Amino acid sequence: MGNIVAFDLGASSGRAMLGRLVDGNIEITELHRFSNDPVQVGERLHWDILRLYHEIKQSLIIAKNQGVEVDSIGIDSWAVDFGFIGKNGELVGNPYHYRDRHTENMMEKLFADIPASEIFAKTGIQFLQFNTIFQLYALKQANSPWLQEGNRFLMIPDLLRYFLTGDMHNEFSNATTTQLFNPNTGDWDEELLAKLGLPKSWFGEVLQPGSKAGMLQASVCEELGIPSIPVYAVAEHDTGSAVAAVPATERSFAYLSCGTWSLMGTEVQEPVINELAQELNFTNEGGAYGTYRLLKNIMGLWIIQETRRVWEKAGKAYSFPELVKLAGEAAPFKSFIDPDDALFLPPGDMPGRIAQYCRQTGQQAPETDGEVVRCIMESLALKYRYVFEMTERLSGQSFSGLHMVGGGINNTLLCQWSANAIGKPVWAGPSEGSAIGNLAVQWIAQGVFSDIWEARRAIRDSFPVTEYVPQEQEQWGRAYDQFVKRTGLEK
Ligand code: LFR
Repeated sequence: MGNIVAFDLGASSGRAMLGRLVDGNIEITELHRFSNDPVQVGERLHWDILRLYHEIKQSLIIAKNQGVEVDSIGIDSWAVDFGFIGKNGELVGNPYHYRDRHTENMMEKLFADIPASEIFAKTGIQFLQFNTIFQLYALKQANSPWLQEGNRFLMIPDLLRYFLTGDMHNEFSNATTTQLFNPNTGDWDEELLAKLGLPKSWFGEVLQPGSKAGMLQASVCEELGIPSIPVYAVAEHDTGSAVAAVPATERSFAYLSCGTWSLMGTEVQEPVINELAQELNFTNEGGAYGTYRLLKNIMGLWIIQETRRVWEKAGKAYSFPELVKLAGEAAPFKSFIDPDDALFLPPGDMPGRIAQYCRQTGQQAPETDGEVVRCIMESLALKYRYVFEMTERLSGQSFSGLHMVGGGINNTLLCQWSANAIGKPVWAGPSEGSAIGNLAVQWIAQGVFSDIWEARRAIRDSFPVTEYVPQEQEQWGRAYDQFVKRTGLEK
């Protein structure tokens, strides 16, 4: 198939990537890149959903103006967020962003009604305060009018697909992240929905990645001056797309999807839902072609991105590479944070919060800007080791190294430190993981690749992978002991 477009909506930007196969090699070109800034209105943090829909349409116009005839499109974005469609077919309200504070304390509140163990046994999903289940519960607590006016529940890519096609579907990979989907029955969990007082009729039949989800509707074609084209349901959870693009050669492999979040784990054919998985707070997110991701969220580059934003506001404008350079020049292993402390989840003053964390844990707070960034990057690499070992323990496997995909691999120092921390090689590439996985599923759906493994082989042949060999093992081993002690993770 000639020209495929993947829309990948990430936290730092949204992108329209054009994918082509040239002599069996995948070639990608960026058609359009646009900002994806959340919008704070009063107390609430929102998606700028109509702006994103506009940018998607702009991308199709850009393709047309370049003489590119697009054969199909797919959309992926981060998980858990959603909007409601009312009886008149229109969007009710402006979807909230998962970093909004309205879900604070909602986990504990809901557990008083439905025990955590029951939710985990039914869904196999890790507990994160922003999961859809807690967002919906927060809306209930706030008596949100959306719950009166809503008639259908759609996740963000479902919503954008609906705007484009006029058809409403709930895509599988994203549906699993709601923590309302039961992988054992392959459907929304009616008991959980009933306990939450959510009508089953809001939640549609679940569509597998690789299914055709509709055609561009006539009004859109007319507006853009293009013929109708198929819209595919891909692994619309961006992490699902990123893991589909891991260029692994072995069936059992460990990955780290490295971007705003760091998602680390392994791919499994069946969800692993047991006490240990719940205790370690691992998740079983649905992926493409019958796969599940047994993984754990790690806060990721978000803490650096926010640090950069805060410094920029204060008149200190650093580029990302400049920050990494400063970190490289700072003294090593001075202080450690647990990147997954709830302190670091909402937007805000990360350097201030790091100082607060260090004071509370009896450590000296980083002083220079370089020390701040170094503290974040070292702590991330050390947390990777912690979760890598958990993944091995939970899956009963030993991995020969770690595949890293996503924009975070452009931070070569972090890749090297990750290898140093886990004591095994890191294979980094490709950096456009989500977009490539999105394209791959469309190609598989069209019969261009026979399955995900053939697609992975093509990805391996088409994009460079850099190997990082572990260094400074003694120092990193000692640092790890310090890290688990300081952060209280040893317990
Ligand atoms: C990564 C990601 C994670 C999910 C988080 C919030 O972009 O999709 O997988 O836990 O964002 O949706």
